[in-house]
Amino acid sequence: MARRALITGITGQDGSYLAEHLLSEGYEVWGLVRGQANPRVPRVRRLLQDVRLVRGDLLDQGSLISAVEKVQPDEVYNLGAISFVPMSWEQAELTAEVTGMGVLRVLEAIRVCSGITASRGSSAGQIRFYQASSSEMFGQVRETPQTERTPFHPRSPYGVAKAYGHFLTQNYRESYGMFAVSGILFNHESPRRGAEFVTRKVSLGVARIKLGMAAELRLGNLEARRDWGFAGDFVRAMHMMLSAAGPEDYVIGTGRTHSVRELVEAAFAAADLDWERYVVCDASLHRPAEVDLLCADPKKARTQLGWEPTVSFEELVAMMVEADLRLLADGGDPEQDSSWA
Ligand code: NDP
Ligand code: GDR
Repeated sequence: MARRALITGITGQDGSYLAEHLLSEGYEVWGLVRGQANPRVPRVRRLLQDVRLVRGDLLDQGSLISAVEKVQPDEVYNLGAISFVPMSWEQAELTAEVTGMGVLRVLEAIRVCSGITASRGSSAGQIRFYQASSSEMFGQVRETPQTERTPFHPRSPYGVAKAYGHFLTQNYRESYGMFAVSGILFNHESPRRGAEFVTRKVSLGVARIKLGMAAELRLGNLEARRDWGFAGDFVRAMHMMLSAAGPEDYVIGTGRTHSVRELVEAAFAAADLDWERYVVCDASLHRPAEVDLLCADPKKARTQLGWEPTVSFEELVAMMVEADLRLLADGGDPEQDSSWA
């Protein structure tokens, strides 16, 4: 029998890559979708014909219990979240509910459906759970590079909500013996990245300028540094964590850090453009509290899981710019995200 996986956040960037990866590994893949006419469902259907969909919402405990009961998964990947950091200041309570409390609701659905009522010593035979934790939990970093043992100091309501989900996952592992793990993933990008995130905003901006569709690109803080990798590499790590002998948390990143300014330079250069002629710094895009520097130490994942990233920063930037040049030249609409087709 094929192993069965349930993915929340199937309509997002990571959901699509993870579903493709698990399908290629012979899994039966189910995706949780919310809303009665979710506009992103058609693109999931187009890209991932073999994925089955089940209705549910991270805000609705009963719907998650029903989904787990219906699917009877071997593995649950909780990727659903409000994931855009600036939105978490505008809708802090909603972010806490979806990104934070949503983790509790998924864990409870698994616990209830598995009939776990008291502390158990063994996690054998149980549904395995993956939580999408984030390097945003490190926030104002205490050390560089960041490891599984680096203390958290989140700088946004999003980071705080992720820290709650992270500790709760650890707690359910310790309280109930559940196979529940967190991947502390650093930024990972792709041509399927949402247009609101800086890498895609830049690759789309470069493509628009190159094709004469825009004259400038407005950005916020150019000095922030991130450890950017390719989403396709990072979803492999999620699967490796749930395939490991025991439940453990891992930092996943490339170990290299670049500033937004370096990202901009590389992206404009990939289209033979001089970024200084087009980029406008807009103070209104600065955040109330910034995460200045993130850089992963992925040694544990490398030595224990055998995980390695395969796409460099330069290759990633070139891949995204080329994809957006093709998308826009073909008349595609990034809001409809034809780059998924
Ligand atoms: P996206 O923003 O692309 O996707 C988020 C997903 O969450 C969407 O499928 C969205 O569905 C779903 N979602 C939102 N609200 C709800 C809800 N109430 N109930 C159910 N589903 C909901 O994120 P990514 O794919 O980039 O990231 C996946 C996960 O990994 C997220 O949890 C993110 O916080 C985390 N993460 C991401 C990193 C990155 O660099 N990409 C790094 C570290 C962590 P809908 O279409 O219905 O809105
Ligand atoms: P981040 O990603 O906040 O790290 O969260 P984002 O791409 O939004 O920002 C990265 C850095 O770029 C700076 N920046 C801008 N950002 C955006 N979005 N738009 C701009 O115009 C702009 N100008 C400068 C930001 O200030 C920031 O420093 C992502 C999300 O995927 C989270 O869900 C995930 O947990 C973390 O990565 C790891």
